[in-house]
Amino acid sequence: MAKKVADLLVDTLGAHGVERIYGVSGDSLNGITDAIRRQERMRWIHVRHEETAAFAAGADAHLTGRLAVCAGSCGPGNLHLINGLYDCQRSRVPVLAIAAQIPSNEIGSGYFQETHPERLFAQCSDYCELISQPEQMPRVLEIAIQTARSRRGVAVIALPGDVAFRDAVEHHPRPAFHEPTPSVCPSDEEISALAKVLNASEKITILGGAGCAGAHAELVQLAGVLKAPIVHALRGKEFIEYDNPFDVGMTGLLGFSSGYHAMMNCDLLLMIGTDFPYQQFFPTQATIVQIDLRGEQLGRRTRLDHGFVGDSKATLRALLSHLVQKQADGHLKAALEHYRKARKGLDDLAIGEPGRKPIHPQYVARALDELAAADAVFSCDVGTPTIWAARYLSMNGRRRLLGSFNHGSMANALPQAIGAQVGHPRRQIIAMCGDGGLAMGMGDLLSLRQLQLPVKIVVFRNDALAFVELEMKASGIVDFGTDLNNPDFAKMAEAAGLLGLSAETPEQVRPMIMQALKHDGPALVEVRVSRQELSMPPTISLEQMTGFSLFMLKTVLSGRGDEIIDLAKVNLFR
Ligand SMILES: Cc1cc2nc3c(=O)[nH]c(=O)nc-3n(C[C@H](O)[C@H](O)[C@H](O)COP(=O)(O)OP(=O)(O)OC[C@H]3O[C@@H](n4cnc5c(N)ncnc54)[C@H](O)[C@@H]3O)c2cc1C
Ligand SMILES: Cc1ncc(C[n+]2csc(CCOP(=O)(O)OP(=O)(O)O)c2C)c(N)n1
Repeated sequence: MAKKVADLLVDTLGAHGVERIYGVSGDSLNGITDAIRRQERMRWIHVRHEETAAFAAGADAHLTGRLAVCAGSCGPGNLHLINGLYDCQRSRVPVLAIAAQIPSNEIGSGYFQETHPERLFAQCSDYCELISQPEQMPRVLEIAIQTARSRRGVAVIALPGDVAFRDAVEHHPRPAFHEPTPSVCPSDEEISALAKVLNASEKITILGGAGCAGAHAELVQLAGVLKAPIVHALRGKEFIEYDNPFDVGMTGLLGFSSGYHAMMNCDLLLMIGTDFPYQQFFPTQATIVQIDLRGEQLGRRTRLDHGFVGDSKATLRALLSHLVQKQADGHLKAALEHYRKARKGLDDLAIGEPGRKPIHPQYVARALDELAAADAVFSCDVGTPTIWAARYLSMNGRRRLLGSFNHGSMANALPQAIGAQVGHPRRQIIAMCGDGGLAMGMGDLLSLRQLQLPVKIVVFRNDALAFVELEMKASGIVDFGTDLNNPDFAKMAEAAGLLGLSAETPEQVRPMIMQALKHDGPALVEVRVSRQELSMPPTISLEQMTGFSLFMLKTVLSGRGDEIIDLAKVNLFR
């Protein structure tokens, strides 16, 4: 049989190391799914919703660092990919989406299911092109692959179903080179200038993010030389927090007061590989220096005094020999002591007394942290599970943490767990789901049995869109539209072929999590947690509000209601 465009597509992906495509089949994808059926190397990972396919591909790419692929059929099929693709693009993971298109001779006629993927996906991709004739293959596909890899983002090819079935003109993939791994470093002059600024500054705080992946040793060494506390942004947690004597926690809405203060009280803030988005949490008086691989990121979130383009590892390596060891450690010690107290305050909230309801979600997260494997992969839903993951999961350099941290989409944890488990069949994968988040993407509970994925799901059941309730309270709005009239999730899980458990008292939490983790197959533990866990101070006096932005008062969600007032006081009276 002559080679078809679809065969060449599958061969080309295979030549680039792709082993699987996540998706939902459909008429316009028939050429591709049939090509997959006829060969051995590529797997079709059949999920129940295309958004799941995109999130799963994103998680797969995040964990492996390699290109992952998802596909949707024409019109509504690929439209369903879009939210997951936004997430991939904003998390900067290399993902290729195949958007099947209606028959090529019908494009422009308003045909059944017609959309224009080149326009729809333009905003959430770095490359998005229609393949309208066989001669474009495999070149356009290879450009898409190269773009997704080198820009670390999404590339989309739109392929009409009939074109996929046409005879291929070229017959082989063309790539014959290894993926380049350049080392990007500021110039010698820039390194000297950076060293000069750092050598001349006291009270330095480092804010590190996901761009510090792979540079742990250099980062810790740098902090030791500068006597600088290290604050991390959430996406940097998995790469920075562990084995780090300079760690003082996270800042921001869900952060620790110690992270907040370390940034606000420094003379120089050194940002490395971070795009921490909240302007209000940056110091206004300090000198600010930023190192980022992408020049366009410099000065994006805060005004900047010095900006450098470089890979964090290469840059720190070049920089370290130019630095003078600092002796004064007052700033570091104060930040570490603050962190110790903040950590203890949060740890004290993670308690579960036998027989005492309701169950605190912090206790559940802490139990998960203690019981999970040393190389577990966690995913957490947007909503309060993100708070519990950020505050109570400890990373160790082997564990990984997935979330929809930049895009902020609900219902991410289950699909990301699916991608993580497909890519790592023997690893323990744990999804921390909200009851709203799980219900939003519930169809793909069925994929766990169908794909035989032993994912463990922990549902933080609070019968509410609790995070939104918190936001409403913080803004002085009465809660509305946030009630969830939930089913028995454990029974639903059982019906879907999972082990289903339901914890109603604190003493059931640990044994049930253990049972689920040991279970040889997918399992769901629903835990009835308290609905209102983070309190805002009931009243805030005028005096406390003076000079302290209303935004801050409303948004620093502290573990205890009184701490927000502490923050206000410290900022007012220091
Ligand atoms: C409900 C909710 C609440 C949240 N609250 C908080 C909060 O309180 N605090 C918080 O921190 N986050 C919070 N987040 C997450 C937040 O929105 C951002 O996702 C996060 O702060 C970004 O982390 P990051 O800077 O590490 O990662 P990114 O935003 O991904 O930035 C990474 C940066 O590193 C650069 N980079 C990549 N590779 C390299 C390299 N090799 N060398 C140098 N640079 C590189 C990139 O160009 C990019 O600029 C919350 C999210 C949700 C959903
Ligand atoms: C797709 C999407 N819809 C709505 C929102 C707004 N939102 C953010 S968190 C949240 C509530 C999440 O509820 P749940 O999953 O039950 O977690 P909880 O906060 O209750 O623990 C909502 C509705 C969003 N971020 N994404």
